[in-house]
Amino acid sequence: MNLLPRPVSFVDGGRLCEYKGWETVLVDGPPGGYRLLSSDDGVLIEAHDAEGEMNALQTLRQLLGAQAFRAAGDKPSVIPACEVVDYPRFGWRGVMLDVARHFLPKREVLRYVELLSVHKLNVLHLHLTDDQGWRFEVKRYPKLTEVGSWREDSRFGDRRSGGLKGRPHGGFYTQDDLREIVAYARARHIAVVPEIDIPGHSQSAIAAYPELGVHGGGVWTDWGVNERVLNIEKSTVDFYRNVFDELMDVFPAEVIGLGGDEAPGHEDGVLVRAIAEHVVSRGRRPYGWDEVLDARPLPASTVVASWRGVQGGITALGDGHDVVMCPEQHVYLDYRQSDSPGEPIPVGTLTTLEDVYAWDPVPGGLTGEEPGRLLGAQANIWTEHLDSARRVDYAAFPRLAAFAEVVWSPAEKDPGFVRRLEEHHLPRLDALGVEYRPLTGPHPW
Ligand code: TNX
Repeated sequence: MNLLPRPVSFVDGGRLCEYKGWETVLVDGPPGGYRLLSSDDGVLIEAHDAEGEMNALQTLRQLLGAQAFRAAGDKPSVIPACEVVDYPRFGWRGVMLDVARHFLPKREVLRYVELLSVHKLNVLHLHLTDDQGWRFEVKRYPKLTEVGSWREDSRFGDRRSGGLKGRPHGGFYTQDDLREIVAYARARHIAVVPEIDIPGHSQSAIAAYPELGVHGGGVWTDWGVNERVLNIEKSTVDFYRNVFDELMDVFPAEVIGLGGDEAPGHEDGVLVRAIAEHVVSRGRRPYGWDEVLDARPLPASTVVASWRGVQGGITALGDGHDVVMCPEQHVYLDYRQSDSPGEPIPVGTLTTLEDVYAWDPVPGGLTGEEPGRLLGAQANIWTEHLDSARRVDYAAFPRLAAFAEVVWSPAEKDPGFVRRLEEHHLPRLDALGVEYRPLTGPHPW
């Protein structure tokens, strides 16, 4: 019997017991950890906290077989006799979903929350705004969604990109939708970290309120780094303070994302610093892509996401910031999974399942004595070329399962990983209806 993510220790009793349900007791131990004992007497879970119980229940589901991942069907009747001792390597085991480039309807976000939970991941970072769409209802500025949430695809004519030239695309979440997502995630011990991206990637806001921008322009229909950035004016800062106030009313997360990436002309960091300080004034912690280091001095509590490799993260740790590692070379799940011409869209560098699994979130060269803490890592799913939940599934899985194991398990790699995935985990994904990329090669998209 093998599990995924891999537990710290697993002792197989070599026989099956009748499954009669479980009971939980709380015991001391590392956060998120648990011990699960299954025998003829039943299943005993010794959880270290409520998150640990959740993790144990996911393992229990794994032990009960792929059938246990179906929404309905025969109740599992047997379970292996075993002892599992398990706890996570990192506290931040995240996924960023870009719901701005292509809108993902609420029901699909909820499905992703459930998929994160199945993989013992505990942070969902929602990239809510970008040049190509504004997805967060702001009551004070209704045009952000009235104008900013729709566009016509112009460059997106390639059939394989899923686009049709001129096709309208859009959507947004109401504040009630987002509160529902937060509650659904909280029930699974998943924190939802929202991001409003400033001062670049803001053309959907500028389309709605042109006075915010250096140049005007409609919601962007191209991809890449956009020169149309926010104006450095007091009125812009006031506008975004109000937007972030509504954001923080909806999202209780300790950490609040303000983007900060790819903003030509904003190297002085004035806007980033102003909004970071505002976030801190509300008792939260700002979270930005590694370009925010250009805005130093930043509030000490700022968390830095290291995406342009790991150097930004190493620098931030040295500065005393907490860091989440997400280097594009290793954990960008929009990047292509093979060099086959049959892959849906050959973006980025080649990032195979094995590449993701081989990655260690702790870069060489760290002494462990840095003043900042390495909180963990996240996989980023950018959706320029993923215009439906089906395509997001294809990009995310099974690489996200490999990532989940990387952030959960001890650093030593398991040479049997792919076999374990194939034998035990893909049947679970099948049962869940996840349209993952087959190990044998791409779908004929
Ligand atoms: C870089 S990562 C970006 C995104 C793109 C992504 C494409 C980051 C902070 N910025 O705007 O979607 O590359 O892979």
